[in-house]
Amino acid sequence: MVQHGYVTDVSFRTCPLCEATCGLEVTHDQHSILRIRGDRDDVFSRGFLCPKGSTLRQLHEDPDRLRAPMIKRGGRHEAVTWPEAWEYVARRLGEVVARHGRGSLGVYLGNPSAHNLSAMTFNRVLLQALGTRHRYSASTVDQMPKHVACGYVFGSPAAIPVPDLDRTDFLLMLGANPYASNGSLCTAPDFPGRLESIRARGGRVVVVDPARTRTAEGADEWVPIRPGTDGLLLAAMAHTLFAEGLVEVGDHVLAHLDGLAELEAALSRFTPEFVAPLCGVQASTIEGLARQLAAAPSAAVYGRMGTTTSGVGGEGFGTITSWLVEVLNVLTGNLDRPGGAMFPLPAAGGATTRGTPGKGSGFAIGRSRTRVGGLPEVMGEYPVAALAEEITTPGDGRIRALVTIAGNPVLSTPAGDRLSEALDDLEFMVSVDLYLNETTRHAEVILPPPSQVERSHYDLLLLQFAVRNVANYSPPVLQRHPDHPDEWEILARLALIAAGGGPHDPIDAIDDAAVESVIASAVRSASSPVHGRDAQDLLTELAASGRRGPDRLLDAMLRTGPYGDAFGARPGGLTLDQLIEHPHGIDFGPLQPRLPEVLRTPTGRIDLAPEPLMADLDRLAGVQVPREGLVLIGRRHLRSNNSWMHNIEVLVKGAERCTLLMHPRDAGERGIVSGDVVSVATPDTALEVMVEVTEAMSPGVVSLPHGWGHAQPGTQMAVAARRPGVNSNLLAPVNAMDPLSGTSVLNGIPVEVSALVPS
Ligand SMILES: Nc1nc2c(c(=O)[nH]1)N[C@H]1C(S)=C(S)[C@@H](COP(=O)(O)OP(=O)(O)OC[C@H]3O[C@@H](n4cnc5c(=O)[nH]c(N)nc54)[C@H](O)[C@@H]3O)O[C@H]1N2
Ligand SMILES: Nc1nc2c(c(=O)[nH]1)N[C@H]1C(S)=C(S)[C@@H](COP(=O)(O)OP(=O)(O)OC[C@H]3O[C@@H](n4cnc5c(=O)[nH]c(N)nc54)[C@H](O)[C@@H]3O)O[C@H]1N2
Ligand code: SF4
Ligand SMILES: [Mo]
Repeated sequence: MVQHGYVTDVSFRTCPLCEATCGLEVTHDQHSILRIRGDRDDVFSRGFLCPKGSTLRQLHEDPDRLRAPMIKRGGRHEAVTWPEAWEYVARRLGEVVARHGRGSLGVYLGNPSAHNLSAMTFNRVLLQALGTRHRYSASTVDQMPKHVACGYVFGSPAAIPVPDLDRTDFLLMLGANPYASNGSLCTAPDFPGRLESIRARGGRVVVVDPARTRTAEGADEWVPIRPGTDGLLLAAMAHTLFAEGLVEVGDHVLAHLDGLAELEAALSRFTPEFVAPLCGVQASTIEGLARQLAAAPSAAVYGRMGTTTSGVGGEGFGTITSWLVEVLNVLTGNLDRPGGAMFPLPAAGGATTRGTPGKGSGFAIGRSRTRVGGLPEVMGEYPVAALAEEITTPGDGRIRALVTIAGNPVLSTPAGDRLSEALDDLEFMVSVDLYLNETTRHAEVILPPPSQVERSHYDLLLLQFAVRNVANYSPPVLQRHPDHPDEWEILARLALIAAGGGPHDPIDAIDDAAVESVIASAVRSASSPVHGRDAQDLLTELAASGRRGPDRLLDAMLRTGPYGDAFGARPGGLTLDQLIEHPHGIDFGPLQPRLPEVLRTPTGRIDLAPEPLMADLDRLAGVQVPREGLVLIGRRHLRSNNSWMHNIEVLVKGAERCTLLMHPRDAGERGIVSGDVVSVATPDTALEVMVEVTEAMSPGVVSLPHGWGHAQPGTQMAVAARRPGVNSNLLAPVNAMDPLSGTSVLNGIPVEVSALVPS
C-alpha cells in the first residue's frame, strides 16, 4: 500500500492500557499511525476494542507527552539532553546516598508498570540496585488483599484463581464493574460480551454492588449492599452452606484440603439474621444466593476493587473478604474445575510455574515494619498510605530521595495534598513518566519512556490471570528516535547509577546479569523443563538471536516455561521466534485443573482456615455499621484510565464526568437537585462538586470517580487542565486500611454532603 508517498504497513499488537489485553490492528507508515482498530484474528479478543484502544495514536501524537528528559530549575521544568539528565541524576542521587545511606531512598511503582514489558523485567533490577526497604506501589490501593488471602490459602500470592467465564453456569460478582473497567485479575477481552454469553447459554449472573452499574443492569439480579460489608455477606453465605448441609467440596479438592471443620465452627456466629441489618441485604436473599451457588452445575465467585478497597468507619476488610470469596469457591466444589474458579497456566513468568510443584515455603507478612507507623511489610513493600509520613518524619531511615516509575500517587492514593507537600520536602526526586503531571511536577528530573507504539510488548503479568491460556507478543510499530533510550534502558541505567556506576557506563552487564538470573533459576527449578541443564549452554543459545533487554528475557522465560521448547528438548515448543510468527497470538486452550501442583504451602495442602484470617473474624463480627449518614464510594468510566489518559481530547470530551452521584431520597432530604454544586466533606477536607441525582445509587451511598484534580501549577497537560475535576482521594483518610494487607480504604468513607449557599 502506498499513501502520501510512504509505504503503509499493518502491524498487530496488544493494547497495554488495561487488563483486557485486546489485539489491535495498527495501520501505519514509517513515521506515523494512520488507523487503529480491533484485530479480528486475535486469538483472545477476536476484534473487540473499547474506545481507549484506538487512542494509542492520540497518545503517541499528544504534544504534551514528554519526548525529552526534563530538569527542574528555578521551579520550572526544562527539556535537556539525555547525557545531561543522566549526569544530573548520578550527581544528585549520589549526594543523597553519600549523606544518608541507601535506607534514605524510596521508590513508588505505579499501575502502568504492570502493563509494560520493560518495567516487568527491569523494575526488579532497579529495586535491587536501590537496596532500600522503602518500596511502595499502587498494589496497596488495589489488589494486595487478594495476594495476601491467596498467599495464606494456596501458599503463593500469585496463585489467584480466576472465574472460568466462558464455561461457568453461575457468576456471583462483588465490587466489580467490568462494563467500565473491562475486568481486573481476570484477564478477559470483551468481559461484557462474555457475561452476556453466560446468560445466553442459560446461566445466571448476579452482581453485588452498592451502585446499579451497567454491569448490574446487564445481570439477572442486582443485590445492593452497604459498602464495606461484603465480608459479612460472604461469611453468612458460607454459614448457610454448612447449616443446610450444602457443602460439597468434591474429592479432587478434598484430598488436599485442611481447615474445613475449624472454618465451620468459626463461621457459626455469622447467621444471615445477624449480618442482614449490617449489610442492608435481607436474610432470605443471602440464603437464596448460597442455595443458588450450591445448586448451579458450575459456579464462580469473583470479587474485585469494591471488595479489596472497602471498609466501614475507617476499618478495611479487603483480605478477609478476598479469603471468603475463595472459601465459597471451595465449599461449593467450584475450585479448580471447569466453569468454576481456576488457576491459569501462563506461558511466561508465572510464579506458580517455578520451584517445586505442589510445595513451597508458604506466605508471611511483617518481615519488617514501617519506621513511623509500625505497619507490616507485605510482599516486600509497605502501604503506600505511609509514604508521606516516611518522607516527612525526621529520624534514621527517613526517605530523602524518591524514584517514581509510571505512577501518579498524588491523585491515586489517600491524602494527596499531604503527599504533595511531602514530595517538596525531598532532597531529590526522579520520575520515569510520559507526562509532567500532579506527581512528576515535584520531580527534579523526569525521564520519559518512548511511546507505547515504539516498544515491544508482552503481558507478562496479566496473562497470569487470564481466562484462557494464551500468549501474544507485539514488536514495536514505529522506530523511536535514535537518541531516545527504550524504557528498559532507562530503568537499567537508573539501576546502574543507583549501584554507584557512572552516568555513561555501558548497561550491558546489568542486562546480562538479569538474563543469567532467569536462566539460573530455571535450571534450578524442579518445575522447569530445563531442570539440571548447563546454564552456560542455554545462555549461548539465547545470545545467538542477538536480542537484548526484555526481548531476550522474554525468550528465556517462554522457552523455559510450561509450553517452552526447553532449548531443544521439546522440539516445536514455544519460543519468541514462534510467537513472532503468530502475530495474532497463540491459544493454548481453556484453563485446566492445576491441583495440587499449583500449591506452594509448606504442607502441600490448601489451608482453608489460615490463622491470621481466622483471627480477623472477630474484627469482622464486631464491626459497627452506622445506620445514619452518607458514605462515599468510587467509580470508573470506560473512557478514563485511573488518573491519566485525561489529556486525550476524544476520551474526555462531552458532559462533565467528575460528578457526585446521589440517590433522590438523600438529595431531597438536603434540598439538592441535579446540577447543584455541593460540598462533600470529611472532618479534615471538603470538596466542591456537581451533583447528579440518580436511582442508580443506593440510599445512603454517594459516588465520585478517582483520578481527577488536574490543572495544578507546574503541570503540562493542557487538555486535562480544561476539565480538571476534583481529587476524590483528598477525602480518603490516610490511616484507614485493611490491617492484613496495608490496603487503603477507598470505598465506604463517611462524608457529609450539603448544598452550597448561593453567593
Ligand atoms: N479513590 C480511589 N483511588 C484509587 C482507585 C479507586 O478505585 N478509587 N483505584 C486504585 C487503583 S486500582 C490503581 S491501579 C491506582 C493507580 O495509581 P497510579 O499507578 O499511581 O496512577 P495512574 O493514574 O495509573 O498513573 C499512571 C502514571 O504512569 C504514567 N505512564 C503511563 N504509561 C506509562 C509507561 O508506559 N511508562 C511510564 N514510565 N509511565 C507511564 C502516566 O503518565 C501516569 O503518570 O489508583 C488507585 N486509586
Ligand atoms: N475505563 C477504565 N478501565 C479500567 C481502569 C480505569 O480507571 N478506567 N482502571 C483499571 C484498574 S487499575 C483496575 S484495578 C480495574 C478495576 O476494575 P473493577 O474492579 O471492575 O473496578 P471498578 O470499575 O471501580 O468497580 C468497582 C465496583 O465496586 C463497587 N463498590 C464500591 N464499594 C463496594 C463495596 O463495599 N462492596 C461491593 N460489593 N461493591 C462496592 C463500585 O460501585 C463499583 O461498581 O479497572 C481497570 N480498568
Ligand atoms: S478494553 Fe482495555 S485492552 Fe481492550 S482496547 Fe480497551 S483499554 Fe485496550
Ligand atoms: Mo488497579
